[in-house]
Amino acid sequence: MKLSIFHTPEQTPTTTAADCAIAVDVLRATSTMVTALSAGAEAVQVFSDLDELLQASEHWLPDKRIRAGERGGATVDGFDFGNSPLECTPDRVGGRRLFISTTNGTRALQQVQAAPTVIAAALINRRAVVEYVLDLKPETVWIVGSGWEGSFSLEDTVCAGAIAEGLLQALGCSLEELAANDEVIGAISLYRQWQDRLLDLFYHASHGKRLLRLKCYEDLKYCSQTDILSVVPVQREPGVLVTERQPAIVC
Ligand code: 3SL
Repeated sequence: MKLSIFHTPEQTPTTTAADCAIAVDVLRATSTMVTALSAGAEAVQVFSDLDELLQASEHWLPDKRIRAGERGGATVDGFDFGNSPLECTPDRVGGRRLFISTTNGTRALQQVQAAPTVIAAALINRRAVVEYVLDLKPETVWIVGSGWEGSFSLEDTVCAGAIAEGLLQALGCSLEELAANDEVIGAISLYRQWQDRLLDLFYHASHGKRLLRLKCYEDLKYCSQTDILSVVPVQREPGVLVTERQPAIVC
């Protein structure tokens, strides 16, 4: 297995694709998607454009859909949800489709949607994603961070490092054998340094600070947890992710 990490959708190659692409937006889009599916959402459908989201969701009965829209960290006017994973409780999302558009996370998913397997990952489902990839045995894996408007983000890179570390340990190979680019080594180093202080790392992150200004402390705390959910969101058709459940995780 050869693993590459790209910090942003903009840095991700467009002329080739990996066998398996993993999109990461720890704060907060992929954490929200994992939580929604774990809470019983029927599927998650992603859009970069808000108008397209409104049009597509119009074909669904109001009690079968949730419209989630985030820009600049805030809820878009007229939408049911913003982008907080804590809104995704079973009573609110169970049996419904989550139609979601966020500033960066949904763009990362769209950037890799041509890959044969597309997964959404966050720290909260890290181990389940590692196990899914190990079962799949792809030759090439890309982890694509969402970053923030084209820039590197600490939280996505540390999550990429956490996934890479999980693969490295399970495969029992050397870093040289696994890593297809330098970003893999950088991400693993970041994870090894901060793995026991992920919430502290989020306080240093520019988007962590932005969310704290928006009073989203509970979201930061929730998203900094590792391996608490066993759901793996996998793309079933372009832009539509459904649940792939790994065996229950014993914490
Ligand atoms: O950029 C994104 O896609 C969002 O996850 C940003 S926020 O955490 O909702 O502000």
